[in-house]
Amino acid sequence: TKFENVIVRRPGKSLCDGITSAPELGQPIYERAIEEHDDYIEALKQCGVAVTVLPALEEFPDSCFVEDPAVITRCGAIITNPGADSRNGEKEAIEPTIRLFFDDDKVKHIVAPGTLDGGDVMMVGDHFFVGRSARTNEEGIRQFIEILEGWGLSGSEVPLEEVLHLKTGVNYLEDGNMLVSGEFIDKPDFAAYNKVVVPEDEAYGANCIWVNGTVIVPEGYPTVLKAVQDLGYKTLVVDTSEYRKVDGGLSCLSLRF
Ligand code: CIR
Repeated sequence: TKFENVIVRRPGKSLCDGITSAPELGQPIYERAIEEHDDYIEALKQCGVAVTVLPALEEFPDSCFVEDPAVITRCGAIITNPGADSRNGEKEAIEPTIRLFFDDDKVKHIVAPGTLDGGDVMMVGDHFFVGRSARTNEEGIRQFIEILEGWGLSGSEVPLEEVLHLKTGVNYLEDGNMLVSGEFIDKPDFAAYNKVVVPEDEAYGANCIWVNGTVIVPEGYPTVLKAVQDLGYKTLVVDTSEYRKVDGGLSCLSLRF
């Protein structure tokens, strides 16, 4: 895998109204979120990708999490049908940008009653693991796998019990290496990979992203950082603490392809 492009969207002031499971962390501070986003874009550029920066959409508080309304594969793009009502309209907002990169016959859609969030999709080569979650339902997964198979790719369902999205708790670093936390540590689906177990007190750190040989790690997760470095990866550290307040992490903030 080699990524050439990344799409991000600036957070809006409405980020403070984003959906959260952790209100005790407080609301994101907009000015700080912007600084963190600047650092994130800089880190991505250091990984040798061209970064397309979309403008903030105040009407969608969670729209900086561009990973959810689209999934991009090496064969084509899938516009999803996000499972949270307040986020569903993000699919129309992202589609024109996706079409700049893909011909019409390479853009597919997940449609109602199917729902799917891109955060539930983990790419491992030509196979895609799909979390069945509060956001992604059985019909969404069925449609998604049908589209993949039409392109000669494959997919399989992974039921989730605890976390929001699949990639909240498990992330593939390429080269057979997988960061796993919590409910994913013992899942048979991932038995064939070199699993690096993330301790419970650093669970948020499981959401790292591999970009062309470099792994971007969130700031403040020393055990995860060391484990990734011990695997031989070059690392970059980016603070995502404002996004964490609304359940967002490194992977959610970009589409990489
Ligand atoms: C949400 O609940 O949809 C946002 N507050 C966080 C989305 C995080 N995205 C992701 O894990 N892919």
